[in-house]
Formats: sequence, structure tokens, C-alpha cells
Amino acid sequence: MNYFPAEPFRIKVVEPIKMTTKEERAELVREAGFNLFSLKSSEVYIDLLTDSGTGAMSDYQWAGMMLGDESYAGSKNYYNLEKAIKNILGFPYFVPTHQGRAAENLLLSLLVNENDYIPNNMHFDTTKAHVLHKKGIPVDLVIDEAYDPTNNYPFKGNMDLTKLENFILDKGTDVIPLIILTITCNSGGGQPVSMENIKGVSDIAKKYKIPFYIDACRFSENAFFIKTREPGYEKKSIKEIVKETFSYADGCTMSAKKDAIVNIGGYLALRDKDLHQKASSLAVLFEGFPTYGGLAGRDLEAIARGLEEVTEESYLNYRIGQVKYLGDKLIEAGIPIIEPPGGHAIYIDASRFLPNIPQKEFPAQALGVELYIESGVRGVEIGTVLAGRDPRTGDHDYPKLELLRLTIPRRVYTNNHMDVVVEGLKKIYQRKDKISGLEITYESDILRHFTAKFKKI
Ligand code: PLI
Repeated sequence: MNYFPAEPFRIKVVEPIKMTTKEERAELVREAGFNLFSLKSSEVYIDLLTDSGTGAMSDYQWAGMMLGDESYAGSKNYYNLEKAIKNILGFPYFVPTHQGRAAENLLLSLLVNENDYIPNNMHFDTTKAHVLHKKGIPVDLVIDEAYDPTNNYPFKGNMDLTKLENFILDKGTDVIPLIILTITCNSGGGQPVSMENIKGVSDIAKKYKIPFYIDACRFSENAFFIKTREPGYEKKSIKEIVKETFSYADGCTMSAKKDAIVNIGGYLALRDKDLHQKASSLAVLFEGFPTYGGLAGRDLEAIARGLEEVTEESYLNYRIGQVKYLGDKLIEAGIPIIEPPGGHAIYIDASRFLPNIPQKEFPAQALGVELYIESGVRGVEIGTVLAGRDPRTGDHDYPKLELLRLTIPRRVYTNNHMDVVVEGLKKIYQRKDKISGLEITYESDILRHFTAKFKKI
């Protein structure tokens, strides 16, 4: 039995959650059109839909909320956050935004022109959508290991440096206004990026004079993997690793809803003064005055405090340990997952779990529905439903991997909750041959996964 660190906190406030019966859940999910997004949260026992904005703030963060300075301009919380971003990440400038995608909007609006290419290890949906919105072309250049669920390579989020350099040589630097690196790589299973790779991307970016930005949502989880997996970093502190990570970049977009453990917020951090000025002007249009950027002063304070807490090693030891706890138990039970376990979620490989359901009948969606009925656990499909349709052919845009993501909110659930998830999946695995696929009865043109309706085949 592996050792998993206990929580480095004690619980001061609790929120009751309700267990429904299997019969009730079968009815509720049928009424929801077999789409877990359409369930009320009160109908869910353990909610693993996302780790975004679902974390539990500390008493220190809540206390900071009481010190919110809600002045329209020059709030003291803005300056506290500025100090935290300078100290922890090392960026001199920042613009607060209401969440991560708003920071993407500012950055990409300023840098991307029609038909520009934007290389990333793997774009997250919102980044991809913002690139497309600016009429750019998103390109994923992650290493091939990322697409092999049983490959245990320690840094499966790495950018393929050869592919990147060849891509630049092929297209030319004029049509590549920036390179993005997403740490950890959410779309690839929450897999980390090594420091060697971050530096490698930065070196290529410098060589070709292309700006280099980090999608930093899960930067401290990435730093923990570097510390525990990359030779030469064992003795470095998380703060040192985080500083080094960002030292290679020109800036970062951040959803503070992840690795700042707040319920809302984000920012664009920058090294370039002129770009900061432009981003600040644009922020006035989309977000608000640059010292609050779509947030309340109290939110800025909670982010500043969260950035400190999230770089504590005892927290990360527990956090990554809990995700591994769930992953290891599933592997032990023979349940196919993306290996090794990622930083914020476990991704069940639905193609191997339900080999009898063809991709066109949405195996990952069917598995998500089944897990909800079995245990009241809500995961999220990262597969064909999410991928949508190919606009040229109208057919489903079949992704390489068909996954059910079980995303662990920060500091919210205990390992007993994780055991409920494991037991539920074990039961489903025993009767997997009896599970049928789904057929779409309604879908919207864009982002269909949120509102699609299904029926059982
Ligand atoms: O949800 P936002 O707008 O605060 O952040 C957007 C965003 C950007 N990059 C990455 C890597 C993300 O994972 C991300 C949001 N992720 C969500 C909502 C998730 O459920 O994974």
C-alpha cells in the first residue's frame, strides 16, 4: 500500500451533500437528456465535473475577503496582488480579468491576425476558441507519447521541440505571433511539462524572435511534478521552480480558479510595458478599470493569498497525492486510465473500458451517465461530444482519445469520497458488456457538449 499524505489542514466549515437513490438518479439523468451538465448540483453527490472555481478557500483567504477595498480605482488589493505576482511569478506587470479566458481574449486580440498560426503543446478549448475567434489557426504540437494512454513517460505534456522548430521553418516567423505552452497540459490528461522542455521552447522562441507565453492555470502542480520527477530539481523549493518556470516566458494567462484556489478570477501577466499599456486599455472595454478588471477588490485579495498557499509543498504533496490515490486504486482494479495519473484529474479511457460501444455512440458520455446512476458521481466527457463536428464534412470530429475526466476540486473531498468513485467504477466494470451507447437527439452548432440531449440506444 502506497503512503498518501493526509490533509495539511483541518475542516472548519462543512457543506452537506445529499445521497439520492439509484432509481432517483436514473430518472434524473433521463430527464436531463443524459447530459450531466443539465443536472442540478443538488442532484449530484460527488461533483468531479471540474477543478475550476470549485476549490475550498482557506480561513486566511476568507479573512482577506473582509479586507476588500472596493474603490473603483487604485484598490489596495490590486497592489497586494501585484506584489504577489512579482514575488512569486516574477512578472512586473499584470491586468486582472474576470477569469482565464478573458486574459486569453486580451492577449490574443492584441497579437493574433487573420490566418496566423498559434502553436501550443495542446490548446485548451477556450484558448482554441479565442484563437479561432481572432481568425487564427490553433496548432497542437505535443509529443506523441501524449496520445498513448499506457505510456508512463513522466512529462507527457511536453512540446515536441522538433515539430515546433520544423513548423516555424515551414510556415515562417511572420505568421506565428506567439507560442503558448499549457502547464500542466489539461487536454492531454493533466500531464506535466518538464523544465528542460519549458527552457527548450523558450530557446526556440528566442532564436526566432517569437514571443513565448505560458497558460499557467496549473503552474504549481506542474512545479511539483518537476520537483519530484526531474533530475536536478529534488532539492529546489517549489517557489524556486515556479520562478524559474516563468523566467523563460514573456508572460502568462492565468485562470485563478485553478492554482490560486479562488471561485472566480484570472489575470494576464506581462514583462513588456507597452503591451501592458495596450492590454490595460483593452481591459477597460471588456473587463473594467485596470485595477479591478472585472473583479471585486476582495477577489483580488483572495487570489494574492491563494498564490502563496498553492506554492506550499505540504499542500501540493497532499493535492497531487490525492489524485494519485484515486488513479492508483483504479489501476489496481484493472480500470483503464491515462497513465501516469495527472495533476488535477484522472481520465478514464472509455474506449478500453467499453470496447463494445463504437465511438459514434459516445462511450465516454455513456460511461459518465452510468457512473452518475451508480454512485451519484459527476465526471465530464472529453471525447467525441466535446470535439463537435468537422465543419467541412459535417461528421463528428473524432478525437484520438475518448475520455471521462474525473476532476478533483482542491481541498474539497476526502479519500473516502475517492473510494466511492472507485467502488462505483468497479461495479460498472463488472457489467460493462450490458451498457449501451447513446444517440444525439438535439445539439447546438457551437460548444454542443453543454446542451446536447441524448437517448439510449
Ligand atoms: O475557465 P477559465 O476561463 O477561468 O479558464 C480557461 C482555461 C484556460 N486554460 C486551461 C488549461 C484551462 O483548463 C481553462 C479552464 N478549464 C476548465 C474550465 C476545466 O474544466 O478544465
